[in-house]
Amino acid sequence: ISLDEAKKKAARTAVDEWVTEGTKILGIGSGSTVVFAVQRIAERVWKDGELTDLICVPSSYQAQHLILDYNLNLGSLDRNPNIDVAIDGADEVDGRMVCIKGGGGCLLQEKVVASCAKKFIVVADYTKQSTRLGEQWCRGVPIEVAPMAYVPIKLQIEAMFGGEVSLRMAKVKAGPIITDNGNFLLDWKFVAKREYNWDEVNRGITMIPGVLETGLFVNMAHKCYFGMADGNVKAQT
Ligand code: DER
Repeated sequence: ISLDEAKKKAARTAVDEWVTEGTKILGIGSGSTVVFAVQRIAERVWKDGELTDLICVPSSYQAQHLILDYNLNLGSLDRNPNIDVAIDGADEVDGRMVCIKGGGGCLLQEKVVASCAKKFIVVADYTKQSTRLGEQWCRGVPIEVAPMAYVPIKLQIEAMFGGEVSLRMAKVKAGPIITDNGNFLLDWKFVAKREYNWDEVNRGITMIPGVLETGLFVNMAHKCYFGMADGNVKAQT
């Protein structure tokens, strides 16, 4: 089946397992896979007449527009900080469910929303499931930084953890990408053969002055759903 079909199967399986009548506040991630999750939720709200008082909290402008486009109830952390379930995609997931996220540049709000959820559920196609990070995803770990600090942060990360850090440049806008929060994005291409303790790396990078957030989601995912090439959905817990 196509990658989109695989994404769709993973997303619909996760929604049907984790979004129930009891789910009041749902965190909505960013990227292409989560679109299928929102479509399934909208189907159950508008076609099946279920989930009537569900409130959706976005993790980006893209997620906000998705919620509005499907006429779902838009919430925010100001009003709904206690999220029942958050559903989001990932760029890569390793054998311990450490995720690299931020390929779409929304990692900061995604990590905040995921951290507010009782259960953080990841949905992805089979190209995201690896034994170790870097096996399939080759764009490195995204890091959101204050624009004025990106060079010292780059130098510090390379000195502490090796590899190479680059500023993410926009394609249809001159200059660097600016995130939904007005910051720069760095992509850290780590040393694939090196054995990293991702929890330590995440903490070490986050401590560097000017770093807002990393795309390393360590000990956050509760369950991951991978749409496989043969049409099945594989769950990892
Ligand atoms: O940028 C992000 O964190 C997205 O969630 C990304 O990791 C997954 O995007 P995709 O569903 O389009 O592959």
